[in-house]
Order: sequence, then C-alpha cells, then structure tokens
Amino acid sequence: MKLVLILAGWLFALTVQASSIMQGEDGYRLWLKYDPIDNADVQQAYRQHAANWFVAGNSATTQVIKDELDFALKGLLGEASATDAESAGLIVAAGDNATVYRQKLKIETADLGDEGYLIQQVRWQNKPRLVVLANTDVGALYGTFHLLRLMQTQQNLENVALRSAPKTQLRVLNHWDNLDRHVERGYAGQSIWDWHKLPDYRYQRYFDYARANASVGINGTVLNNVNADPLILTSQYLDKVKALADIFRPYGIKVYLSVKFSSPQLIGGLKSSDPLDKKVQAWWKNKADEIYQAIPDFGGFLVKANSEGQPGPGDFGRTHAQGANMLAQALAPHGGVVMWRAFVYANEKNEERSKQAYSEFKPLDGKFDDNVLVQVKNGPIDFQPREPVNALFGATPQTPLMMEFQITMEYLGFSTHFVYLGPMYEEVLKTDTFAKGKGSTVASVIDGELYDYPITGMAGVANIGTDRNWTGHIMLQSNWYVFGRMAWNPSISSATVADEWVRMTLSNDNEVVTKVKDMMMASHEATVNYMTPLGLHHIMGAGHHYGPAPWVDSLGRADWNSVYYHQANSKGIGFDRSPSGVNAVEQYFSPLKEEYANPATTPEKYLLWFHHLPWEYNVASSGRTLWSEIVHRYYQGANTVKEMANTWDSLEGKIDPWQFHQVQMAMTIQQKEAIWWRNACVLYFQQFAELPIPEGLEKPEQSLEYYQSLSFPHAPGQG
Ligand code: GCV
Repeated sequence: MKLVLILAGWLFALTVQASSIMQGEDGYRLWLKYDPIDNADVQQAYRQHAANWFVAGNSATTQVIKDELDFALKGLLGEASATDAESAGLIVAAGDNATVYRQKLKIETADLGDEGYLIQQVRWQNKPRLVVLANTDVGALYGTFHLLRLMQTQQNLENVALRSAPKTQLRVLNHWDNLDRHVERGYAGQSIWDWHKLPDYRYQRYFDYARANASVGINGTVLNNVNADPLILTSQYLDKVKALADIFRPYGIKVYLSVKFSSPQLIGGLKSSDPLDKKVQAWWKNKADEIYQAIPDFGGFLVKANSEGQPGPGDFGRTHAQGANMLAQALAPHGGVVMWRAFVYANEKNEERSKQAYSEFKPLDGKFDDNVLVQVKNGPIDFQPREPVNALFGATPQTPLMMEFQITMEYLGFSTHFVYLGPMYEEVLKTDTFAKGKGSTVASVIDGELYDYPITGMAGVANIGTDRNWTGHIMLQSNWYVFGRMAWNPSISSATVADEWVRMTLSNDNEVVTKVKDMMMASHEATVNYMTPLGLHHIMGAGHHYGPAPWVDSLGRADWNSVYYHQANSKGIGFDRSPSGVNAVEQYFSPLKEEYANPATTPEKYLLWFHHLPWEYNVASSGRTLWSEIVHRYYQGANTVKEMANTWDSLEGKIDPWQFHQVQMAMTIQQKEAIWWRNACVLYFQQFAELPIPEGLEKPEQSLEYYQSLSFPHAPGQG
C-alpha cells in the first residue's frame, strides 16, 4: 500500500512538472499578450480592417499609439503595417488631426471630453474604414486600447459604433511603497520603483506599467506610501520622481506624491508645521513651485494625517480642512489637487472606530477648498473581506468624496488566495445610500452625478511588485484590471470585466472562459465564508494580518484586538452597532438606518457587523441556528475552494502550462489555508457556543491550541 502511494505521489509530481525547464507564459505580459488570433475567420476579418493602419500626428502620445499598434497588430494578425491615410483600413486621429474626419463624416466628438473616444466603422473615400477618433491624443490612446481589447476578445467589428468617456476624473493607483523598496501590505516582491538607480536607470517595466495602466484608463499614480517618508520631497528624490513622470506622461498618467504633514519640520528646518503659520504656508508654496518647475503636470498630494501615528493638523489644534486647504492653496496655482484621507480613528476619541471617519468629516462638509477630495475607504473599518459601505458616502453634498479600494490582498489571503475583487467592488458601488432618496448609489456619489461634484475620483491600493508576474499570482492581475475598468465606469458589471480579462489573459476557448469566469465570480463570497462569514470582521493575525487569529486580545489598543470585533461570549457573537449598542446605524440615511437597526431586516451578510446575537438565533435564509450557520458557512467556503481547485485542474492542457502550474500551486496553498481558517475559527467560537460541530461535517484535524501556537514573525508586507 505504502509503495503504491509513493508511486502515485511520484507520478503526480511528474505530471505537475514534467521537466525541470518550464516554458510558457510567466505572466509578465499581463492582459496585453497579443498572441495570434486563433480563429482564422476572425483573423481574416480583422486583417481587412487593421492590417494597414494610420495614426495621425507626431506627439509623444501618438508615438506610443503607433508603437502599440505595430506591436499588437503584428502579434494578433501576423502581419500589419503603418501606411498613409488614403490606404489605411484603420485610422486613429485626435484633436485638430481629426477635424477632417469629424467634418466630412459628420461625427460629433464634443461630448467625449478630454479622455473619451469613439470607435466606428465608416465609409471614407469610398472605402470601409475603422476610425478611432478623440479630442486629445490621450483619448485616442484609450480608444486604441479599447479597439485592441475588442480584437483580443474576438468581438465582431462589422458595424461597430461605440463611444466611451470616463465617468470619474482621477483614476489613480496608490502605491504603499517605501523608499527602501519595501511595500507595505505588498505581496508581490519589492517596489517596482528602484529609487537608488533612478533617475538614470529606466527599466522597461516602467514603460510596461504605464502601458498596462493606460490600457484600462488609469491616469494617475501615487508613487509612495501614505505612511510617507519626508525625504520624498527633497530635491534628490524629486529628480527621481521627475524621471518617472517623464516616462508616464505620454501614457496620460500623472504622478502624485504622498506627503508627511510634518515635512516643514522634518526636512525644512522649521519649528512648526501648523497650517495657520505663515512660514509653514510659504514652505509648502515654495515646495509646490519647485515640484511644478520640474514636473509641470504634477497631479498633487495624498495625505494620511492624524491617523495611526501620522502627524497632522490636529497636532496644532487645527482641523482636517485647515490642513488640507493649506496644501490645496500651495497646489492651486498649478492645477494640483489634494486627496485627503478619511481613514482616521483614535483611542482617545472614546468613540467606536467604525463611526469616527463620519464624526470627524461630516461636520467639515463645505469647508474644504475646491481642489480637495476626501478619500474614503469603501468600508468603515479597514478593507475587511466584506464591510457595509462607509456612512460618509452620500453624506457630504459639498465635499467631493473619492473612493479608496484596496487591490492588494492585505486581509484576503495575500497573494496565494485566488479572490477576484470585481464582485466586491460592484457590491459597494451598487449600494444605495438613499442620500437623496432611492437610487443614490455609491457609484453616483463617486462619479459626481448625485451632487454634481466638480472633481471626482477613485483610488486603488496597488498589488504590484517586482514579481515576474507583477501581482504574485496570475489571477490577481484581474484585480488591477477590474479596478481600472470600474474607475472608468463605476457601473460596469464585474462579470463583463471578468469575461474580457480571461479572454485576454488566459484563453478565448469557451470552456476556459466559462469555467474560469465562474470561479472568479464565486471566489470573493467563498473567501468571505472561510474567513469572516455573516459580517464577522478583523479576526486575522495581529500586525501582519495573515491567517486566522480570533483569539487576539492583548494588543495596546482595544480596537486592534480580534476579541473586540467579534465579541463572542457564552450568550452569542457579533458587534452591536444597533441603537442598543454603539448606534453606528444612526450615521446612515433612512431607510438603511432602520434596516440595519433590526437583525430581521439586516442583510445576512452584515448580520454580525451590526448585531450581537444569541447562538440559537434563527438565520432566516437557512432556518439554521446562528452557531450552525456560522459553521456551515466556514465549511462551505473551504468546499468552494476545493471545487475551484478541481475546476482549475480540469483545464490542464487548455491553458498555457506555466500559467496553469502557477495558479495550481497557489490553489494548493489556498485550499490548505481555507481549511486552516475554517478549523481555527470553528474551534475557537465553539468554546463559547459550547455546541457540537453539526453532523456530517468532518472534524478539524488539529486542536485549537495547535492553531493558536502558530506564529509568523516574517510574514510579508508588514507595516
Ligand atoms: C498604510 C491599515 C493597514 C496599514 C495601512 C493603513 C492605512 O491599517 O494595515 O498598513 O497603512 O490601513 O490605510 O493607512
């Protein structure tokens, strides 16, 4: 028997990795692979349109378009070349270069704004042509990438006529990258910014990063961690920042910096950083002038102030608005903006953590300068696997709120768990805040529709690093991708985005598309179930946030401990944020506040977020007791991961072997860790419930003491 097992193991190892040399797709090319179109008819049809192409103009951006088309069309079609406007089947033109087409074809582009485009099949000089028209070269670049996406996903281009313009203005990645290249909450290697070698050494990766961002409409990047190093504002580092800004400019990407509020003291030699001190104001003004001298299109500042030990205006008895406005006034003459974070909470406030952002910022509505946005995390605590939306959304008619999503997987299993975040982003964006009655969705707040915000934006905390595949896990590239697509259009469906991403990144084969898309769409719910079902939250390992640790109870602040969040005891479990508890529900608009106040009307996914309920509470959707439902969800989550892994295995041979193998290895880890989460949490909560694991469910193989004894001092990404 033992011999059979050894042989089987050996054979398994052989099939998984048949050779010591693995050739194939390592993931570097992301979704911009441009492999030959594998359907001869489709390829032939595209050749007629795009084998000869013409891009009007000679700007740095039109050069980028030409390079991309040359590379992409040769890849997709086998042969393709640039030609003149008369002979071209595909014409890309913007601004004045597009006037002739606009006029003769009677096409209006005014509504496309500075970044929009149209793609249309037209007759021009008696020949059918495909045109990509825009008002600016950057708009034409976005249109070009859209056209390439249509081709990569093998869409029918006959009679195509589409127009697209972004619904938000600032679509920015936030890199939590330190100057020593450590990435806070980064799980894909080091920072891609090699500060030591900048400004002279310009990696190809910088250009490919810009291409990838532009392909999904991302138009800004905050290069450094919000826990900012003041050195970033020294001339030594600004030279390096300028080098990156110069690389990104042709791709429509502006550079922003996170700044430390106490920089005037730390690097400016001043005695204070008080925003009302004239010397401090002058220091920031001079600093802004210096930056714009080098980088005329610099985007602005991102600020984490008076939060988790960071300095801020509160240190001088000033408000967030006073702090933000001082910076805004330094940037305003140059057209820059301030993105001021609302992620603030402090023990001393004596107010429950989830309520603090609202309490602090709601009274400041209308007090910020015109070039300030308040950047709000999607949930009121901190990027948990699932949270209700932050009550601030909709609550500030006079202050533009900007969404902050996390793309990196701090609380979602780092870079070994396959979790497509599209459904989570969609759930948040579609949530109705009822701020101005029914239909006041978070998306309509963010895109400015609800209150006519003069500036709008969405930020995503990047999951990018030096790993060859950029994100540590090929499937997690989809989260960078979906962030960009949803920032462009907060109403797009996550399923649509998943479909196009799979086709571009993995395969156009129907079986692959259907199966992988299904896995993606199920993945977030599965992870919520095996980590924090029914509204549980913040029960992960202390500090690094890796793995389950609902038992954490000894950290310096109450609201850093798991036990504070789940409140499990012999009577029940959950955080009472209803009127009988801390009354966080009062911050929401009606009817949400009434709905969330009552367990019977609270969506089950938020049940234990808002309520402390007895173990025998009846969960309506299943009829099970709360204890039984919690346990079932943990098991269901782990089972879904197992099913996902089986589905993935069934695709062997249909996906590039190296892509296949990479994901398969990660799924092995995810399966183990889902069971680890399940077992540790069920055993831990069982101590309080004093009830058995329901019949038919396998028993955890280890004891609670075993799970509690595990420690991970070197887990990656720590702050
Ligand atoms: C950059 C959480 C993370 C911190 C992060 C912070 C923030 O607390 O654990 O690493 O700091 O959020 O968003 O500022």
